[in-house]
Amino acid sequence: MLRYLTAGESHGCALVGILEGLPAGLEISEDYINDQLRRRQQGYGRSTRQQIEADRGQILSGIRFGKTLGSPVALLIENKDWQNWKQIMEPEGAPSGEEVSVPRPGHADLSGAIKYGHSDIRNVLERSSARETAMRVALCTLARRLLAELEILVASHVVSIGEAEAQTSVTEVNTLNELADRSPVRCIDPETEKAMLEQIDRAGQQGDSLGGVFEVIVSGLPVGLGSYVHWDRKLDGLLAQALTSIQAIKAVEFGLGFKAAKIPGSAVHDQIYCGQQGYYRETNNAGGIEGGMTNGQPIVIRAAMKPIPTLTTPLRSVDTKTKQPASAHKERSDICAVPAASVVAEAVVAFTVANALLEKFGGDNIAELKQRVSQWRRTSS
Ligand code: EPS
Repeated sequence: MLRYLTAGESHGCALVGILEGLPAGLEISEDYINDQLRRRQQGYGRSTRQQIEADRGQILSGIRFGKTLGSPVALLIENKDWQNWKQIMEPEGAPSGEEVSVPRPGHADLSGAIKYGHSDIRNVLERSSARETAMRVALCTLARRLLAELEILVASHVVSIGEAEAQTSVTEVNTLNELADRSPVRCIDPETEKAMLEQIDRAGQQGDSLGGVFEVIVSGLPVGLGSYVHWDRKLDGLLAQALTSIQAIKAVEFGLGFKAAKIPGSAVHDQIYCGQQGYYRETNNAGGIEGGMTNGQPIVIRAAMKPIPTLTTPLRSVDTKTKQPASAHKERSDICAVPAASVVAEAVVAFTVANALLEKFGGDNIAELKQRVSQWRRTSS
Protein backbone atom coordinates (compact mmCIF):
# COMPACT_ATOMS: atom_id res chain seq x y z
CA MET A 1 0.00 0.00 0.00
CA LEU A 2 1.19 3.49 -0.84
CA ARG A 3 1.28 6.42 1.57
CA TYR A 4 2.88 9.82 1.51
CA LEU A 5 3.59 12.78 3.74
CA THR A 6 4.54 16.31 2.77
CA ALA A 7 5.97 19.14 4.85
CA GLY A 8 6.86 22.72 4.08
CA GLU A 9 5.56 26.29 4.23
CA SER A 10 4.94 28.35 1.09
CA HIS A 11 7.81 30.78 1.81
CA GLY A 12 9.90 28.44 3.97
CA CYS A 13 13.22 27.10 2.75
CA ALA A 14 11.92 23.94 1.07
CA LEU A 15 9.15 21.42 0.56
CA VAL A 16 9.94 17.86 1.56
CA GLY A 17 8.06 14.64 1.01
CA ILE A 18 8.24 10.91 1.60
CA LEU A 19 6.47 8.22 -0.42
CA GLU A 20 6.37 4.72 0.99
CA GLY A 21 5.17 1.46 -0.54
CA LEU A 22 6.47 1.57 -4.13
CA PRO A 23 7.63 -1.78 -5.52
CA ALA A 24 11.35 -2.15 -6.26
CA GLY A 25 12.72 -1.91 -9.78
CA LEU A 26 10.56 0.94 -11.09
CA GLU A 27 12.58 3.17 -13.41
CA ILE A 28 12.38 6.83 -12.46
CA SER A 29 14.45 9.96 -13.02
CA GLU A 30 14.50 13.50 -11.69
CA ASP A 31 13.76 14.62 -15.26
CA TYR A 32 10.53 12.61 -15.29
CA ILE A 33 9.46 14.22 -12.00
CA ASN A 34 10.51 17.68 -13.15
CA ASP A 35 8.44 17.42 -16.35
CA GLN A 36 5.35 17.13 -14.17
CA LEU A 37 6.49 19.96 -11.88
CA ARG A 38 6.91 22.15 -14.94
CA ARG A 39 3.39 21.29 -16.13
CA ARG A 40 2.01 22.33 -12.73
CA GLN A 41 3.70 25.71 -12.97
CA GLN A 42 2.08 26.60 -16.31
CA GLY A 43 -1.17 28.40 -16.88
CA TYR A 44 -2.37 31.86 -17.79
CA GLY A 45 -3.36 34.01 -14.84
CA ARG A 46 -0.79 32.80 -12.33
CA SER A 47 1.08 35.21 -10.08
CA THR A 48 4.66 36.42 -10.48
CA ARG A 49 5.62 33.81 -7.88
CA GLN A 50 5.87 31.29 -10.72
CA GLN A 51 8.58 33.43 -12.32
CA ILE A 52 10.59 33.17 -9.12
CA GLU A 53 10.21 29.44 -8.70
CA ALA A 54 11.55 26.89 -11.18
CA ASP A 55 10.52 23.79 -9.29
CA ARG A 56 12.95 20.91 -9.37
CA GLY A 57 12.56 17.74 -7.35
CA GLN A 58 15.73 16.39 -5.85
CA ILE A 59 15.80 12.67 -5.03
CA LEU A 60 17.26 12.12 -1.56
CA SER A 61 16.61 8.44 -0.99
CA GLY A 62 14.87 5.28 -2.17
CA ILE A 63 16.24 5.34 -5.73
CA ARG A 64 19.58 3.96 -6.88
CA PHE A 65 20.94 4.14 -10.43
CA GLY A 66 17.53 5.16 -11.75
CA LYS A 67 15.43 2.44 -10.10
CA THR A 68 13.35 2.31 -6.94
CA LEU A 69 14.76 0.16 -4.14
CA GLY A 70 11.43 -0.65 -2.47
CA SER A 71 12.43 1.62 0.40
CA PRO A 72 10.80 5.01 1.13
CA VAL A 73 11.50 7.66 -1.50
CA ALA A 74 12.36 11.11 -0.09
CA LEU A 75 12.22 14.22 -2.27
CA LEU A 76 13.11 17.87 -1.78
CA ILE A 77 12.01 20.99 -3.67
CA GLU A 78 13.72 24.23 -2.73
CA ASN A 79 11.63 27.41 -2.48
CA LYS A 80 13.61 30.00 -4.38
CA ASP A 81 11.44 32.73 -2.83
CA TRP A 82 12.83 31.79 0.60
CA GLN A 83 15.68 34.21 -0.05
CA ASN A 84 13.14 37.06 0.08
CA TRP A 85 11.34 35.74 3.15
CA LYS A 86 14.20 34.56 5.35
CA GLN A 87 13.59 37.10 8.10
CA ILE A 88 9.85 36.55 8.17
CA MET A 89 10.03 32.73 8.02
CA GLU A 90 13.06 32.11 10.25
CA PRO A 91 12.72 28.80 12.17
CA GLU A 92 14.52 30.31 15.16
CA GLY A 93 14.82 33.71 16.85
CA ALA A 94 12.21 36.38 17.53
CA PRO A 95 9.33 37.23 15.12
CA SER A 96 9.98 40.10 12.75
CA GLY A 97 7.65 41.91 10.35
CA GLU A 98 4.02 42.78 10.77
CA GLU A 99 1.54 40.13 11.82
CA VAL A 100 -1.29 39.30 9.41
CA SER A 101 -4.48 39.95 11.37
CA VAL A 102 -7.28 40.34 8.77
CA PRO A 103 -8.49 36.96 7.42
CA ARG A 104 -9.45 36.50 3.77
CA PRO A 105 -13.01 35.23 3.27
CA GLY A 106 -12.85 31.82 1.60
CA HIS A 107 -9.33 31.03 2.87
CA ALA A 108 -8.28 28.85 5.82
CA ASP A 109 -7.20 32.07 7.62
CA LEU A 110 -9.94 32.63 10.22
CA SER A 111 -10.83 29.07 11.20
CA GLY A 112 -7.14 28.10 11.15
CA ALA A 113 -6.14 30.98 13.43
CA ILE A 114 -8.92 30.18 15.90
CA LYS A 115 -8.24 26.43 15.81
CA TYR A 116 -4.47 26.63 16.37
CA GLY A 117 -4.51 29.76 18.53
CA HIS A 118 -2.36 31.80 16.13
CA SER A 119 -2.47 35.58 16.50
CA ASP A 120 -0.42 35.88 13.29
CA ILE A 121 -2.50 34.51 10.41
CA ARG A 122 0.74 33.97 8.44
CA ASN A 123 1.13 30.83 10.58
CA VAL A 124 -2.00 29.50 8.85
CA LEU A 125 -1.64 30.79 5.32
CA GLU A 126 1.90 29.52 4.84
CA ARG A 127 0.86 25.89 5.12
CA SER A 128 -2.67 26.13 3.72
CA SER A 129 -1.19 27.66 0.56
CA ALA A 130 -1.42 25.61 -2.63
CA ARG A 131 2.37 25.81 -2.83
CA GLU A 132 2.20 22.47 -0.99
CA THR A 133 0.82 20.84 -4.13
CA ALA A 134 4.26 21.08 -5.76
CA MET A 135 5.47 18.30 -3.48
CA ARG A 136 2.27 16.32 -3.95
CA VAL A 137 2.81 16.40 -7.70
CA ALA A 138 6.45 15.36 -7.28
CA LEU A 139 5.61 12.37 -5.07
CA CYS A 140 2.54 11.29 -7.00
CA THR A 141 4.55 11.36 -10.23
CA LEU A 142 6.15 8.14 -9.02
CA ALA A 143 2.66 6.63 -8.85
CA ARG A 144 2.03 7.95 -12.38
CA ARG A 145 5.25 6.22 -13.48
CA LEU A 146 4.06 2.95 -11.92
CA LEU A 147 0.75 3.20 -13.80
CA ALA A 148 2.55 4.03 -17.06
CA GLU A 149 4.50 0.78 -16.68
CA LEU A 150 1.12 -1.00 -16.77
CA GLU A 151 -0.13 1.11 -19.68
CA ILE A 152 -2.54 3.03 -17.47
CA LEU A 153 -2.61 6.68 -18.52
CA VAL A 154 -3.79 9.72 -16.57
CA ALA A 155 -4.62 12.94 -18.42
CA SER A 156 -6.72 16.05 -17.96
CA HIS A 157 -8.04 19.19 -19.61
CA VAL A 158 -9.80 22.34 -18.48
CA VAL A 159 -13.50 22.40 -19.32
CA SER A 160 -14.47 25.86 -18.06
CA ILE A 161 -13.09 29.02 -16.52
CA GLY A 162 -15.67 31.48 -15.25
CA GLU A 163 -18.46 31.63 -17.83
CA ALA A 164 -16.33 30.27 -20.69
CA GLU A 165 -17.17 26.58 -21.17
CA ALA A 166 -15.89 24.12 -23.78
CA GLN A 167 -18.47 21.81 -25.37
CA THR A 168 -15.94 19.42 -26.95
CA SER A 169 -15.65 15.92 -25.56
CA VAL A 170 -12.47 13.89 -25.38
CA THR A 171 -12.15 11.06 -27.87
CA GLU A 172 -8.46 10.18 -27.52
CA VAL A 173 -6.87 9.95 -24.07
CA ASN A 174 -3.34 9.11 -25.35
CA THR A 175 -2.83 12.53 -26.89
CA LEU A 176 -4.99 14.55 -24.46
CA ASN A 177 -2.17 15.97 -22.33
CA GLU A 178 -0.08 16.78 -25.36
CA LEU A 179 -2.98 18.84 -26.76
CA ALA A 180 -4.00 20.42 -23.44
CA ASP A 181 -0.43 21.35 -22.51
CA ARG A 182 -0.16 23.41 -25.69
CA SER A 183 -2.90 25.71 -24.44
CA PRO A 184 -2.13 28.39 -21.82
CA VAL A 185 -5.35 27.39 -20.07
CA ARG A 186 -5.10 23.63 -20.84
CA CYS A 187 -8.27 23.86 -22.94
CA ILE A 188 -8.50 21.69 -26.08
CA ASP A 189 -11.09 23.88 -27.81
CA PRO A 190 -9.40 26.97 -29.37
CA GLU A 191 -12.61 29.07 -29.37
CA THR A 192 -13.22 28.47 -25.67
CA GLU A 193 -9.54 29.02 -24.93
CA LYS A 194 -9.89 32.55 -26.31
CA ALA A 195 -12.95 33.22 -24.18
CA MET A 196 -11.16 31.86 -21.10
CA LEU A 197 -8.18 34.16 -21.64
CA GLU A 198 -10.54 37.12 -21.96
CA GLN A 199 -12.35 36.15 -18.76
CA ILE A 200 -9.04 35.94 -16.87
CA ASP A 201 -7.90 39.33 -18.21
CA ARG A 202 -11.19 40.91 -17.19
CA ALA A 203 -11.05 39.41 -13.68
CA GLY A 204 -7.44 40.63 -13.33
CA GLN A 205 -8.39 44.16 -14.34
CA GLN A 206 -11.12 44.14 -11.71
CA GLY A 207 -8.81 42.83 -8.97
CA ASP A 208 -10.89 39.67 -8.93
CA SER A 209 -10.21 35.93 -9.32
CA LEU A 210 -11.85 33.06 -11.25
CA GLY A 211 -12.49 29.36 -10.74
CA GLY A 212 -13.44 26.66 -13.18
CA VAL A 213 -13.95 23.00 -13.95
CA PHE A 214 -11.46 20.42 -15.21
CA GLU A 215 -11.78 16.79 -16.24
CA VAL A 216 -9.38 13.97 -15.37
CA ILE A 217 -9.45 10.74 -17.40
CA VAL A 218 -7.68 7.46 -16.58
CA SER A 219 -7.46 4.84 -19.34
CA GLY A 220 -6.16 1.29 -19.56
CA LEU A 221 -7.57 0.16 -16.22
CA PRO A 222 -8.11 -3.44 -15.20
CA VAL A 223 -11.57 -4.39 -13.87
CA GLY A 224 -12.06 -4.58 -10.12
CA LEU A 225 -9.87 -1.89 -8.51
CA GLY A 226 -11.58 -0.71 -5.32
CA SER A 227 -14.43 -2.68 -3.79
CA TYR A 228 -18.15 -2.59 -3.05
CA VAL A 229 -17.79 -4.48 0.26
CA HIS A 230 -16.98 -1.61 2.61
CA TRP A 231 -17.34 2.20 2.58
CA ASP A 232 -13.65 2.96 2.91
CA ARG A 233 -12.67 0.68 0.03
CA LYS A 234 -14.90 2.28 -2.61
CA LEU A 235 -12.67 3.80 -5.28
CA ASP A 236 -15.01 6.68 -6.14
CA GLY A 237 -15.11 7.66 -2.46
CA LEU A 238 -11.32 7.56 -2.24
CA LEU A 239 -10.91 9.58 -5.44
CA ALA A 240 -13.41 12.18 -4.25
CA GLN A 241 -11.45 12.53 -1.01
CA ALA A 242 -8.16 12.89 -2.86
CA LEU A 243 -9.58 15.54 -5.18
CA THR A 244 -11.39 17.59 -2.54
CA SER A 245 -8.15 17.61 -0.53
CA ILE A 246 -6.66 19.86 -3.25
CA GLN A 247 -6.89 23.49 -2.17
CA ALA A 248 -10.03 25.25 -3.48
CA ILE A 249 -11.78 22.16 -4.90
CA LYS A 250 -15.46 22.34 -3.99
CA ALA A 251 -17.20 19.68 -6.08
CA VAL A 252 -16.47 16.40 -7.82
CA GLU A 253 -18.57 14.30 -10.21
CA PHE A 254 -18.06 10.98 -11.97
CA GLY A 255 -19.26 10.30 -15.52
CA LEU A 256 -22.66 11.94 -16.04
CA GLY A 257 -22.45 13.17 -12.45
CA PHE A 258 -25.17 15.66 -11.49
CA LYS A 259 -26.85 15.20 -14.90
CA ALA A 260 -27.64 11.57 -14.03
CA ALA A 261 -30.05 12.81 -11.36
CA LYS A 262 -32.27 14.37 -14.02
CA ILE A 263 -32.75 11.55 -16.53
CA PRO A 264 -34.29 8.06 -16.24
CA GLY A 265 -32.22 4.96 -15.48
CA SER A 266 -32.76 3.62 -18.99
CA ALA A 267 -30.79 6.59 -20.34
CA VAL A 268 -28.13 6.55 -17.64
CA HIS A 269 -26.84 3.01 -17.19
CA ASP A 270 -24.27 1.63 -19.59
CA GLN A 271 -25.72 -1.50 -21.21
CA ILE A 272 -23.55 -4.62 -21.20
CA TYR A 273 -22.48 -6.53 -24.31
CA CYS A 274 -20.09 -9.40 -24.89
CA GLY A 275 -17.91 -9.81 -27.98
CA GLN A 276 -14.66 -11.48 -28.99
CA GLN A 277 -12.69 -9.32 -26.57
CA GLY A 278 -15.07 -10.01 -23.70
CA TYR A 279 -17.54 -7.65 -22.01
CA TYR A 280 -17.89 -4.16 -23.36
CA ARG A 281 -20.12 -1.06 -23.19
CA GLU A 282 -21.03 1.45 -25.84
CA THR A 283 -21.39 4.33 -23.38
CA ASN A 284 -19.50 5.41 -20.27
CA ASN A 285 -22.04 7.38 -18.27
CA ALA A 286 -20.80 5.75 -15.05
CA GLY A 287 -17.38 7.32 -15.56
CA GLY A 288 -15.67 3.92 -15.30
CA ILE A 289 -16.79 3.10 -11.77
CA GLU A 290 -19.74 0.92 -10.73
CA GLY A 291 -20.23 -0.19 -7.11
CA GLY A 292 -17.00 1.51 -6.02
CA MET A 293 -14.96 -0.58 -8.51
CA THR A 294 -13.39 0.06 -11.89
CA ASN A 295 -15.44 -1.61 -14.62
CA GLY A 296 -12.69 -1.55 -17.25
CA GLN A 297 -13.89 1.68 -18.87
CA PRO A 298 -11.87 4.88 -18.49
CA ILE A 299 -12.44 6.72 -15.21
CA VAL A 300 -13.89 10.15 -15.99
CA ILE A 301 -14.00 12.72 -13.18
CA ARG A 302 -14.83 16.41 -13.23
CA ALA A 303 -13.91 18.73 -10.40
CA ALA A 304 -14.85 22.34 -9.72
CA MET A 305 -12.38 24.83 -8.31
CA LYS A 306 -13.66 27.94 -6.56
CA PRO A 307 -12.05 31.32 -7.32
CA ILE A 308 -8.84 31.99 -5.33
CA PRO A 309 -9.71 33.87 -2.11
CA THR A 310 -6.87 36.42 -2.27
CA LEU A 311 -8.28 39.42 -4.16
CA THR A 312 -6.39 42.55 -5.04
CA THR A 313 -9.73 44.35 -4.57
CA PRO A 314 -10.25 42.82 -1.15
CA LEU A 315 -13.52 41.70 0.40
CA ARG A 316 -14.90 42.88 3.69
CA SER A 317 -13.48 41.20 6.76
CA VAL A 318 -12.66 41.89 10.41
CA ASP A 319 -9.34 42.68 12.09
CA THR A 320 -8.94 39.84 14.59
CA LYS A 321 -6.89 42.08 16.92
CA THR A 322 -9.41 44.96 17.15
CA LYS A 323 -12.59 43.12 16.02
CA GLN A 324 -13.22 46.17 13.80
CA PRO A 325 -14.27 45.94 10.12
CA ALA A 326 -11.30 45.87 7.77
CA SER A 327 -10.37 44.95 4.19
CA ALA A 328 -9.12 41.38 3.82
CA HIS A 329 -5.38 40.76 3.78
CA LYS A 330 -3.79 41.22 0.34
CA GLU A 331 -0.90 39.14 -0.93
CA ARG A 332 0.49 38.67 -4.40
CA SER A 333 -1.87 36.07 -5.80
CA ASP A 334 -2.98 34.08 -8.81
CA ILE A 335 -6.03 35.35 -10.72
CA CYS A 336 -6.79 31.81 -11.86
CA ALA A 337 -5.07 28.52 -11.06
CA VAL A 338 -7.49 26.07 -12.69
CA PRO A 339 -4.94 24.80 -15.29
CA ALA A 340 -2.42 24.09 -12.49
CA ALA A 341 -5.11 22.42 -10.39
CA SER A 342 -5.87 20.02 -13.25
CA VAL A 343 -2.25 18.84 -13.20
CA VAL A 344 -2.36 18.44 -9.40
CA ALA A 345 -5.58 16.48 -9.82
CA GLU A 346 -3.92 14.11 -12.31
CA ALA A 347 -1.25 13.49 -9.69
CA VAL A 348 -3.57 12.68 -6.77
CA VAL A 349 -5.77 10.54 -9.02
CA ALA A 350 -2.67 8.62 -10.15
CA PHE A 351 -1.71 8.07 -6.52
CA THR A 352 -5.19 6.81 -5.57
CA VAL A 353 -5.45 4.46 -8.54
CA ALA A 354 -1.90 3.14 -8.00
CA ASN A 355 -2.74 2.48 -4.38
CA ALA A 356 -5.90 0.54 -5.36
CA LEU A 357 -3.82 -1.39 -7.87
CA LEU A 358 -1.24 -2.37 -5.27
CA GLU A 359 -4.01 -3.29 -2.83
CA LYS A 360 -5.43 -5.74 -5.36
CA PHE A 361 -2.25 -7.14 -6.87
CA GLY A 362 0.50 -6.55 -4.28
CA GLY A 363 4.00 -7.27 -5.53
CA ASP A 364 7.28 -6.25 -3.96
CA ASN A 365 8.94 -5.65 -7.30
CA ILE A 366 7.71 -4.31 -10.58
CA ALA A 367 8.19 -7.59 -12.49
CA GLU A 368 5.96 -9.42 -10.00
CA LEU A 369 3.30 -6.71 -10.22
CA LYS A 370 3.33 -6.68 -14.02
CA GLN A 371 2.97 -10.44 -14.20
CA ARG A 372 -0.01 -10.43 -11.83
CA VAL A 373 -1.76 -7.60 -13.65
CA SER A 374 -1.28 -9.17 -17.07
CA GLN A 375 -2.58 -12.52 -15.85
CA TRP A 376 -5.65 -10.78 -14.39
CA ARG A 377 -6.22 -8.92 -17.65
CA ARG A 378 -6.17 -12.23 -19.53
CA THR A 379 -8.68 -13.92 -17.23
CA SER A 380 -11.02 -11.11 -16.20
CA SER A 381 -12.54 -9.97 -19.49
C1 EPS B 1 -0.94 30.78 -2.91
C2 EPS B 1 -0.49 32.09 -3.13
C3 EPS B 1 0.54 32.41 -4.13
C4 EPS B 1 0.56 31.29 -5.18
C5 EPS B 1 0.79 30.00 -4.41
C6 EPS B 1 -0.45 29.64 -3.68
O1 EPS B 1 1.84 32.40 -3.59
P1 EPS B 1 2.54 33.76 -3.10
O2 EPS B 1 1.79 34.14 -1.87
O3 EPS B 1 3.97 33.41 -2.82
O4 EPS B 1 2.38 34.73 -4.21
O5 EPS B 1 1.49 31.55 -6.18
O6 EPS B 1 1.10 28.96 -5.27
C7 EPS B 1 2.41 28.62 -5.41
C8 EPS B 1 3.42 29.29 -4.91
C9 EPS B 1 2.59 27.42 -6.21
O7 EPS B 1 3.73 27.04 -6.46
O8 EPS B 1 1.55 26.84 -6.60
C10 EPS B 1 -1.93 30.49 -1.88
O9 EPS B 1 -2.20 31.36 -1.03
O10 EPS B 1 -2.52 29.38 -1.88
